[in-house]
Amino acid sequence: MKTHCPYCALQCGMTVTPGSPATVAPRRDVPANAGGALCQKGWTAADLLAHPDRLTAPLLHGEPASWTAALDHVAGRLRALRAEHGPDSVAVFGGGGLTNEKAYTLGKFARVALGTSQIDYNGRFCMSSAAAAAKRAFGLDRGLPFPVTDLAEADVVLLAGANVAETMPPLVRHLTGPRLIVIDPRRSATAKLAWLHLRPLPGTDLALALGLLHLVLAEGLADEAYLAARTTGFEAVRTSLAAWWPERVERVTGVPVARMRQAAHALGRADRAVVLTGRGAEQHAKGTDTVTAFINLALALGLPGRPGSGYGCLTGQGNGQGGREHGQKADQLPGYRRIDDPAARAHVAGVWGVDPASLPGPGRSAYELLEALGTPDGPRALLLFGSNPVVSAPASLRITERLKALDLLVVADFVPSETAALAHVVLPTTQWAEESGTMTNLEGRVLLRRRAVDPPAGVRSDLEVLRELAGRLGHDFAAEPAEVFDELRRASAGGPADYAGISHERLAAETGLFWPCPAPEHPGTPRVFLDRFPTPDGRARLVPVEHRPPAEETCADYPVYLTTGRLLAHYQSGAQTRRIAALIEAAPEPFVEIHPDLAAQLEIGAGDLVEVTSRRGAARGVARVTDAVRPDTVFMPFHWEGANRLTNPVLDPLSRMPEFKVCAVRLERVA
Ligand SMILES: Nc1nc2c(c(=O)[nH]1)N[C@H]1C(S)=C(S)[C@@H](COP(=O)(O)OP(=O)(O)OC[C@H]3O[C@@H](n4cnc5c(=O)[nH]c(N)nc54)[C@H](O)[C@@H]3O)O[C@H]1N2
Ligand SMILES: Nc1nc2c(c(=O)[nH]1)N[C@H]1C(S)=C(S)[C@@H](COP(=O)(O)OP(=O)(O)OC[C@H]3O[C@@H](n4cnc5c(=O)[nH]c(N)nc54)[C@H](O)[C@@H]3O)O[C@H]1N2
Ligand code: SF4
Ligand SMILES: [Mo]
Repeated sequence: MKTHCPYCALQCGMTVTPGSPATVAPRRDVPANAGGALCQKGWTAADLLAHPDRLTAPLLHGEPASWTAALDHVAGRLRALRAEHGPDSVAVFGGGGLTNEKAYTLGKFARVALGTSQIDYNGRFCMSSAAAAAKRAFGLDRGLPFPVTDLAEADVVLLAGANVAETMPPLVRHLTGPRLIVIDPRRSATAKLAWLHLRPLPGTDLALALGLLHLVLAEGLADEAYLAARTTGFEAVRTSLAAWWPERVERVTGVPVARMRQAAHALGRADRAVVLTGRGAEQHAKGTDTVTAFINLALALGLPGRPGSGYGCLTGQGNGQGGREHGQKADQLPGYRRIDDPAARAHVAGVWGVDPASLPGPGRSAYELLEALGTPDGPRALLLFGSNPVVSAPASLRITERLKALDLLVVADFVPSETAALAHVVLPTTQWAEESGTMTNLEGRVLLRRRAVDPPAGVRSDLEVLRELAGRLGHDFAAEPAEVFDELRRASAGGPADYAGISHERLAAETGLFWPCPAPEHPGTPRVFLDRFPTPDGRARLVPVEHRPPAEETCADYPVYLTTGRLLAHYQSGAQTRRIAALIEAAPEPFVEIHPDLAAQLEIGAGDLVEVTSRRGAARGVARVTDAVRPDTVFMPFHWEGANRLTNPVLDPLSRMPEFKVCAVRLERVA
């Protein structure tokens, strides 16, 4: 059966053949992994289907229970909490791995069945800063506003804080242009492929982007005609750059002026160039402004909306794009509408058959929601679908305490994640290959995942769970994916992310459609900015932004910077991949990358167990001594419980993104 990978936003095409075990093979008809590539995670994805850890019965206070007993219990507790403490006493948390149908239904469930404003999702921890910056600049956030295959046409690609060689290996095949520039404090697998590697101190990309733009302007490489015709705000940006002369930027970032100049020249002289950001540049308390600085650079070079050129964000989760469009975000209604927009409320309330006034307003953002759980003013119950915050949330010890303080924690998952282990009720759900649904990949291409194998006895789909709970709360919800999608189409119609012309049938026939696609005969929109930007005046907006240091700087007690990120073999919180033998073998345990000079200074040897401590907690890992990291910075993957005990939950003022990518720590060898 033709389907797509359960993991990242590239959504590589694969076929799944039932059997014991079921097997996976790459498809060749899907552009994202043209030629039939899959990474190690994709190849082994079917190993989790019949895994011994698979949850197959609901758990009520840790004991197996019937579905009726579990759902009755949950609905009863929700009703009681709402009656006693009001609708906002119940919260919902979703994920960017959920299908569009699930994300849509989760948002509707919160607003209609629960009447709560308290819903958000893990996309806040992912690409929210890039989304906020793209909306501010272009009026629209479609991660890549062009097909991923366009990357092959670019002479220069600038990758700011993305390690695609590990996080989306088949994407590297599209980076065939002569010049790849990578900005990463580490000599990552991707940096090793680069023509030019810039190695800033973590948290200084904003200064670096300002420095690059300063050089582009100083050397007459800006596209003045494009700036005049297609943008506003350039003069204010030009003025704001005066203070960011290259030598100052070198002092702040550690990147030599000569290297910055090489990058600026390559970008400025290329016929076609693309600027891309990943989590390394985005996951900061100034992530939105950092992305804005890179967008300003792209606009000054005249890239967005030109063939083979542009700015894009490399969205991460399987449905990281669709997951941010259909209403599981605190401030949002389906179709990428705003929940505080009266016309949007009226439209969606009409589709849902409710009074617009009954729809709650915007609620708390992901970290703020998790931090409020079980506090006097915060929610007392949480329904969690598709996230494992005990491992993946910043300041995770604090968040784990909040989860433990809840009156009711309900987790829907197919494996016993670290967060499910704390739940009062665990609901066992179907996995990707056992259900159908749509995913919107990093290009904005809507794809159909087809059911390929039968689920084990005892599990239900997330949509069935939500229908059952809604029914017990007096609401009639659809649970058939195609039926839910038809409702989503109507709810999204006329919104920025318009899916009205897309259907499961069309997707099955056409291997994917780009939104916006407003009508059944519409071909979809592979490139969204060719003629104009969806702003009131049709122009993109340059916005002046200022550099500031990381929220936490090193000091005598915490003298080293920590940054965090991903490994090829594991996915996210690791709940899925830490159960797959081949992936455990590839990456068995947490580790800390330490530069040889720092290791020598701290008397740490390769293979020693190291304790890393920040103001929020301590975590352990095995020392890997390598000059791939800077002497002032250590790196830890976040796929195991631990790294996030250390991270700093300070938030970006606009996107509410936490500062996952930089905090101050100290290291000690564990005797
Ligand atoms: N194997 C694998 N693939 C994945 C995932 C996974 O968990 N595992 N997750 C998916 C998801 S949800 C996402 S969001 C994407 C993320 O994909 P990426 O953004 O590529 O992943 P990260 O490893 O988080 O960060 C990328 C790089 O940022 C660098 N970095 C750290 N601090 C800074 C900084 O201050 N500035 C700059 N410029 N760089 C910095 C790190 O050294 C790292 O190499 O991957 C997706 N694909
Ligand atoms: N330190 C640090 N922390 C980070 C990051 C970082 O770079 N550094 N990156 C952040 C980013 S970008 C992200 S996206 C988050 C991700 O972190 P999480 O939000 O924890 O995401 P996952 O690990 O994918 O969690 C998914 C959970 O849901 C389950 N699941 C998967 N699909 C489904 C489904 O369809 N239905 C249901 N019910 N369950 C499902 C899985 O089994 C797993 O237990 O982590 C963030 N945390
Ligand atoms: S690159 Fe992403 S979508 Fe492709 S096989 Fe690997 S995890 Fe799956
Ligand atoms: Mo992500």
